[in-house]
Amino acid sequence: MADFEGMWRDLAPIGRSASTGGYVRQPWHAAELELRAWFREAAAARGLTVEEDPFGNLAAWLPGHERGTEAVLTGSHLDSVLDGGAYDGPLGVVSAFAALDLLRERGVAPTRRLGVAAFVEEEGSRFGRACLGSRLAVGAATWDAARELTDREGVRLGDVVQGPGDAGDDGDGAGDGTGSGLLDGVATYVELHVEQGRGLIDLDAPVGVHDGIWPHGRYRYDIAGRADHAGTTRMEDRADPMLTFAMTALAANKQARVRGQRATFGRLDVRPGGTNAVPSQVTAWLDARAESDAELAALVADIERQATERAGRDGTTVTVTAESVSGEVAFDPALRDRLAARLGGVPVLPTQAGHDAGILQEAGIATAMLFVRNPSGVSHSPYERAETADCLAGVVALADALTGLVT
Ligand code: HGY
Ligand code: MN
Ligand code: MN
Repeated sequence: MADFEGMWRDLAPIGRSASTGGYVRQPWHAAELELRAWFREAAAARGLTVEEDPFGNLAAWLPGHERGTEAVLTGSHLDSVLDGGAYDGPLGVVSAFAALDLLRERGVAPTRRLGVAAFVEEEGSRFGRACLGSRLAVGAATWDAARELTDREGVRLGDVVQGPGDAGDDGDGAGDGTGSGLLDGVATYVELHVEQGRGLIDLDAPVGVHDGIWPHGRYRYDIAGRADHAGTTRMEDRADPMLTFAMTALAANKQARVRGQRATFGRLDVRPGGTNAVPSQVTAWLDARAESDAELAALVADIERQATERAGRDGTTVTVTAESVSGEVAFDPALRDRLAARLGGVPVLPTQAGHDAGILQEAGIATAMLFVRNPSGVSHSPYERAETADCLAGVVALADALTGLVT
């Protein structure tokens, strides 16, 4: 069996926090650069040719088939959320290399171009946009807009990664929303991922197939008030944006619960941040997800309405900006059915997590997702887990799926 465990051991220390056991692998910071170097070494060791597009997305191709011919791609991402788990992302990349090894061991000779991808900034943990690399790769985001995104230290994306140059300058249109060319010829994408919930625990199955992704989005709440003294200012004289935020967080939780959807405030920025002052400004980011586009729109609208009503009482103002919104994704039904049947009728479930696979599917590439049981049911956290036996079952499932796609 391919050396899945050896690869996994190599990656385990990279970006690991000694205090929490979680991972910080933000794009173009040291840990992620080390992972990118590992990707190139893993590809070279297998005789694969690596291509990197101007946005930092990587693809490693088996030799023997021309660029631009019909291709099958597998892979995932190497970056993590802040203090995330080991598996979200890297499991799909390591499993992809291991599955290619298994195809070789089985003597499978692909009749199509076959490659392994690692998309950059999938989590949006640094520049704030989910699936930024794959959006740029397919032309669902433009470089002209993306290059101006800044991280928490104010560093521009355009100063971190070269990009295609000014729109039109390079002649391939990569700057103006037509994609990077990395995916030219890719007709099929299969992403393997650790499960980020409890579906396979409940069904007692090691591997499943996702049939779709819930609509989801990120919405920035800029709540402005008036800085003032924490001691001398009477409570009734304040314009405190923290109160507006606090009520909004509770409203988001209640609205999501009542509707059976999801809403989270996981990031908060308080200015100026003094213990003895009423803040002047609170910026908070809402992550909202729902089972349909209409449900998501209704959920987000109700939270904003309650925030605005509360702001009226607090003497504050609220401005809501949608930073990245992804509509409902249905993965290619024929591919889904073909894979589920080939894998012996594994469970088929939707996911509430976003993935590059959704971006590729929306760009017209027939896409499927396999997922591997997570015994903790926890993700985006140091508690994320997968048993080695289940990971190996995932590799075999991916190899079986790819065999059916390239022969
Ligand atoms: O945020 C998400 O849903 C994904 O895990 N990137
Ligand atoms: Mn994730
Ligand atoms: Mn992921």
